[in-house]
Amino acid sequence: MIRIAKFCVINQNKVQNSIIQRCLSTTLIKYSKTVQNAEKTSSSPSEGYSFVTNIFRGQLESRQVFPYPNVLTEDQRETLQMLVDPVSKFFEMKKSLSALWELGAFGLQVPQDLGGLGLSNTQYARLVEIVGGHDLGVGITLGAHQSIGFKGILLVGTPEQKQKYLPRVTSGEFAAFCLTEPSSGSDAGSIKTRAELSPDGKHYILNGSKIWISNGGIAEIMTVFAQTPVTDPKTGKTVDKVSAFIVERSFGGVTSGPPEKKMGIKCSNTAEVYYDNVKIPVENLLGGLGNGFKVAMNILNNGRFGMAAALSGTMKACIKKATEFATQRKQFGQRIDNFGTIQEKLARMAMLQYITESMAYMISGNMDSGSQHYHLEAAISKCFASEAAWYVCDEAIQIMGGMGFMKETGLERVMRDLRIFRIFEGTNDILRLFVALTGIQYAGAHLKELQNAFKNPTANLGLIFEEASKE
Ligand code: MYA
Repeated sequence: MIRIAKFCVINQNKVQNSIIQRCLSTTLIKYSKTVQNAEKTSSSPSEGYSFVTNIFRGQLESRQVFPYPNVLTEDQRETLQMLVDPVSKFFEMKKSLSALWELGAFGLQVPQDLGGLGLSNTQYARLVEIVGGHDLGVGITLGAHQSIGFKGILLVGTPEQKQKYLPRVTSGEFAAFCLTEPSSGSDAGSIKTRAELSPDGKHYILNGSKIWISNGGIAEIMTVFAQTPVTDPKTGKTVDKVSAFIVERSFGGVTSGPPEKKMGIKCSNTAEVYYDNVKIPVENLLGGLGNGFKVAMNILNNGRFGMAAALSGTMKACIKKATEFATQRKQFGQRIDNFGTIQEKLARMAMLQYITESMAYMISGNMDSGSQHYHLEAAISKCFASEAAWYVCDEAIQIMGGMGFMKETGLERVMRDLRIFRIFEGTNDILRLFVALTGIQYAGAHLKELQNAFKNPTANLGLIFEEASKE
């Protein structure tokens, strides 16, 4: 406000026309009230725009990053603590997946009254971090189920859909997210699988196939994306648009291929899924007809911070292994952690882990505070985490030398498991473009608004002053 006032004083002399002067003062009063109201209501990050998006227009919008979000209540901390030990023990004792089902690990964020643990994103991040430190294959089984498999039902499901399906996906039935097709990977909008309304209007008939579906061979409940004919009520024109559906294997006509043979995450099931005249009840349309692309994007946006959380755990585990080795291994008459080159490696590894962990919990904290403006941050965290984890694992192997290359050390598995993280849930290359283009579009839209405002300055003084007052 002080900056706006200064701007006004400097420019007062230049305003000759008394009508404009009157308009100016009325608009300023209105504007200052709007700003005051906005300031009052925008103390929570949910009201502000994303930090990254605003960087594209040269603005430092600090509400999401300062102070660092600290969202867990005492109760939530206690609940979390009760889960941390059993989840860690699961890996130490090498139990079967059924132990994770019993623990509730497959329904971490489902509301308690629907069979889940009702955890926040931050609590989820902490548990996923532990999983990532032990076994990324198990992590993907868990993540493909709840981070994307049934997330659509949680985010945009009707109360009936939630009542029907959430208790099932928390009590033993696997879920999967079925988007990718043989000819549609990064270009997610180009899927060919189709769903047409049956003549009696009671079902959508689904035909097509999906590939590389995590949990595809074991899922009973699937979020499936398909082209559907959608008629524009204004023009009467019918075009194909993507819609999302909840599909049960038991509907009939759903089959899947054998588990894929992969470089890593081998314990996670990946398979093709085929749909042959599958009858989907119309009430299983998810998020509205023709809205499937946005549903898919929002599911992916919503889950990406989980990768950063998981991989920060992976990095911690790699750093621990490398540090233990470096503090015991002697060469040239001394422990190798005395050598600057090893210290520098460990420092860089710790730096990358620290940034990744900070990003993961900043995003989860903002999401928990109700922010809707996190998709660029989430994409950045996924890109950064997957590349940082690869580097950290590689350097851990380097520090351990020949021992790092040996299978029994466990890092070769981590490295194989990590490779896919730069590819799936949006390749890093696509996500970089997404961040850049979305940011530029946002800045461009804002400039356009300003350009239009200058065409009629008296009517848009508020906006013009707002811009002029920014550094
Ligand atoms: S699942 C498969 C993952 N696949 C992908 O991620 C596909 C990547 N492709 C895309 O994201 C899109 O096709 C791109 C857009 C970005 C390329 N949020 O004209 P457009 C809006 C919100 O740009 P396109 C897997 O791998 C856009 O504003 N909105 O679209 C599982 C526009 O809106 P409007 C978005 O050029 C792995 C409209 O859409 C977004 O066709 C298992 C059209 O946009 C967005 N992001 O392409 C993982 N993007 O019309 C397991 C676009 O209003 C999980 N839009 O202007 C494990 C996790 C947990 C780990 C645990 C381990 C321990």
